[in-house]
Amino acid sequence: MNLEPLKAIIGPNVIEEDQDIISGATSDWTRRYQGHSTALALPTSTSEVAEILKWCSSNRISVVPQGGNTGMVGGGVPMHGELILSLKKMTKIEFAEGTPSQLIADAGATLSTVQREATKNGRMYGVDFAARESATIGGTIATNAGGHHVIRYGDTRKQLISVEAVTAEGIIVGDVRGLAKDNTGYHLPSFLCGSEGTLAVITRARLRLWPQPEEKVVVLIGLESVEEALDIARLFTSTNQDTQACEIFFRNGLALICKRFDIEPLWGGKHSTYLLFEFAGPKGVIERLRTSKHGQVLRNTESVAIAEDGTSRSRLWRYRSLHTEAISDLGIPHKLDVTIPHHQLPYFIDTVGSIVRECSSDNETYLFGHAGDGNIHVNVIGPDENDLTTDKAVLEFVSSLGGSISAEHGIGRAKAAYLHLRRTPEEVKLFKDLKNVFDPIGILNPGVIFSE
Ligand code: 2HG
Ligand code: ZN
Repeated sequence: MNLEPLKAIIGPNVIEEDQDIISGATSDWTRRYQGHSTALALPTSTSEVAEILKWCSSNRISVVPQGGNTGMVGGGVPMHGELILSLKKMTKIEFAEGTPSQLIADAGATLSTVQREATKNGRMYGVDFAARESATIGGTIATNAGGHHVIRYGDTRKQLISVEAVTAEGIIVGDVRGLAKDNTGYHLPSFLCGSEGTLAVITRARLRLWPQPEEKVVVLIGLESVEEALDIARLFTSTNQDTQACEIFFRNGLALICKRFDIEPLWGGKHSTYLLFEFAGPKGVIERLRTSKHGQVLRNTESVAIAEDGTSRSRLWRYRSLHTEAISDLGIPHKLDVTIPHHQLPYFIDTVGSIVRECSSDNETYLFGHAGDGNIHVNVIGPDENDLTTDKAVLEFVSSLGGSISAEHGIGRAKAAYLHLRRTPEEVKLFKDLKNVFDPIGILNPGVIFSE
């Protein structure tokens, strides 16, 4: 890849060719996909992104757009030496005049800086998950990231008012103007949100903010059966207006975390199933909880931990949030992020481990996730990175139950071969036609969403 002509257009400082720096961008969080590249572009403005893509299109150079590199499906990995286009240097955040309920963020701003800016202005951003310090807004839009608060605020798509992006040919489209109602034709943010860098490169977005809750309470419950846990989850998510997170995990994941991080196990680790709730709202969250039928459920449950102050809340959250790190310490996990219809969840949770073991008796399954959404993170340790037997078996099982093979992490490379389990041939053709319109030469993220 001779980038000298591109450097002559945008200046030499935008292109990084130092392998020590590039090597940090050639694999994603899971380490399952190891790519390579000779160059990393670090533009500082939308017009630079446009110049780069215009040149890449004219010269048929494939491009992998990248944000914080916290992806889990290989969606930002340059497997064939593509040019890496990192948005990391575009980090500006501003409040639109007269609209404190909206902010405009550059694609490279991290989720945590957006959350902090919102908080400083008495608002909150509705998306949150453990990788908040590194994940970028552009990446969360490209994957339609979910996280802990989807039950109340919806996924990233629901936070998007408008986006600015650059198509593969270097054409700047969209804007960050915001109007309460704007039905002028097709909705560009909807096309681009979840498009995983295959249609255009997102450069800026205007995001919706929510009123900041006055109080937060975290409750952790230890239980003996999945059915019981899901009944409680359903009751709280459907009838308690303060519920903003409803998470689930199990004995083996908890034991792993306690060992790895030297944390005291909860209730001696005796329960099989754990539910973590976060309640947030106007003052009086704990009183509302205690005096309602939900309080009755808590009183009737043997093992309940309640955390009201920030430190105790984070302490309880650790048991859920540290799963990813603890599992990753065991080896390179196969990550199967799926959604299961609620009525099938107990069967799925009880059965998936044996399906995984049928593929190889050495396989170990760890389940955790967002119970309120039916979103389970199936993490499998054991199979070789390239051995897809387990992935196929689990995803086919998910599909047979009417579930989705990708809940919130995207299709990436990891699930491209299984798109047909959720989408009809007609839908896949329509998707490909759409990609052709945005990216006629096919330079943007080849091999992502659609198999090579
Ligand atoms: C979470 O919910 C993230 O913690 C990561 O989506 C899930 O590590 C995973 O599989
Ligand atoms: Zn998740």
